[in-house]
Amino acid sequence: MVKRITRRGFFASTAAALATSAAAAKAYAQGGEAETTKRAIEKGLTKESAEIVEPVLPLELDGNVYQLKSSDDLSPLPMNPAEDTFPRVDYKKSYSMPPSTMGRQMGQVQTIGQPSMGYEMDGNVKVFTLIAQPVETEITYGFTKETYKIIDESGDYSAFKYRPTASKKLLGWGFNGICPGPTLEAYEGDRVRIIVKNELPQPTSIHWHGFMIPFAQDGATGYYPWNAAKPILPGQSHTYEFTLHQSGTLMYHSGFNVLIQEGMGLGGMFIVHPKRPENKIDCDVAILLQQWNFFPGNAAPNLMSMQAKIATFNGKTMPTLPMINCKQGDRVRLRFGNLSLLAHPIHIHGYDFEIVGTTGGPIPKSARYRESTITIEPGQSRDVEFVAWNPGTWRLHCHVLHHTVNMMPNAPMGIMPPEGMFTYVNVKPSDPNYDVKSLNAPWKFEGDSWTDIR
Ligand SMILES: [Cu+2]
Repeated sequence: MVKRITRRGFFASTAAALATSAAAAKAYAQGGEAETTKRAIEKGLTKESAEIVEPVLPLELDGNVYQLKSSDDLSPLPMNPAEDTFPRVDYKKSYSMPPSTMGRQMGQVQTIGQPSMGYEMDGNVKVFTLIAQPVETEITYGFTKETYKIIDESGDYSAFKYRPTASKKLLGWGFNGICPGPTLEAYEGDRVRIIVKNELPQPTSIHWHGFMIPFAQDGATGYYPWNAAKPILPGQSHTYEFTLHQSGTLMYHSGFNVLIQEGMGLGGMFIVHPKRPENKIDCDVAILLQQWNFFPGNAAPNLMSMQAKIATFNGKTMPTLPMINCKQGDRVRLRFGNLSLLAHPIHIHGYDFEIVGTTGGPIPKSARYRESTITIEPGQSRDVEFVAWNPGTWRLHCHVLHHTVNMMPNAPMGIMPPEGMFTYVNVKPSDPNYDVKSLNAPWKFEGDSWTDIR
């Protein structure tokens, strides 16, 4: 019964620092205890941490017993082994490598946790390539007892300080080897061409979410005769081309069999910068909000459930998701796009921000307001801006707190460290001697309120 996918996400395997611990955990999970312990040690773990044994769980499903070693070692179980033939992935098929534009940083936006993607020029047209394909990636790498401590050694809770967990693997659908897909970036007025190749086991198409483009380019396909276009059949390609007559934080996602295909992760962000930007942005960050559900130990999303249990920023959670790094004084723009099925109130510590943009572009100045929490409804995007005047490693997270801990089956004594929609905005102090943990504030009031400093 146990099948294994050997093709790992291309970029997951090149994210060197984080991949080391994941590779060790994976090597460890693959059985042959002494051998894997040896390999894990070679990968940089101590013998002690390599020896954490994850429980062996027998799972009974429709009369079949599946022997599970750890979620890192699991094949995706079909939802109903007897009847479900939904072809999530063809184990014998090989998939295209990402196009050469992957990994190129040609704009200003960082999609934390994901590689950037560039374009090629054909005359005055920016040409992007998206290969829709099954993608194996990790939402969260496993912890070992060395790398995770809830409370410091000296604390009263030292008995609970270790939280060894299995990693959470995702066998989803994405683009160019990553899930969600890469962020596309262009300028208002640009002519863009997007070549989409379908390597999925079912037809697909891309809907350009929020774009004011000709009907035939909309990418909502299938079912009815009044749809302007047919979906892209497996193995075929399709080219979209349009001019960008707007700016804003836009998105793209599947336009065929949408609930299933978006549930598998087929989406991404498409940022269109205005011709004349209002401010120079020093730190421009894109965060796509998604949610997933899994049967226990299953890497393929459970598409029949309406209870999304794992929430992610850019397909990842803490501690796998990197934090946002900037310097004191930087102007920071955070762009949130929501392709999940629930609303997410995203909250920042230490700051308030101005809500400056939506999928429809910049908000008129007279309509802007300040908040420290912004709710992004399904299908919406919101841009917020602030000047990073307050040094520290500040939390940035969804305030529906279930979305910041995920399922946490291994949380010891109910102490739940952050996962889910959670990261940090790390604002480095401009004075290198300033200790962010000191009790003295790094600023002086010159007026009566914060308004005067920010
Ligand atoms: Cu949320």
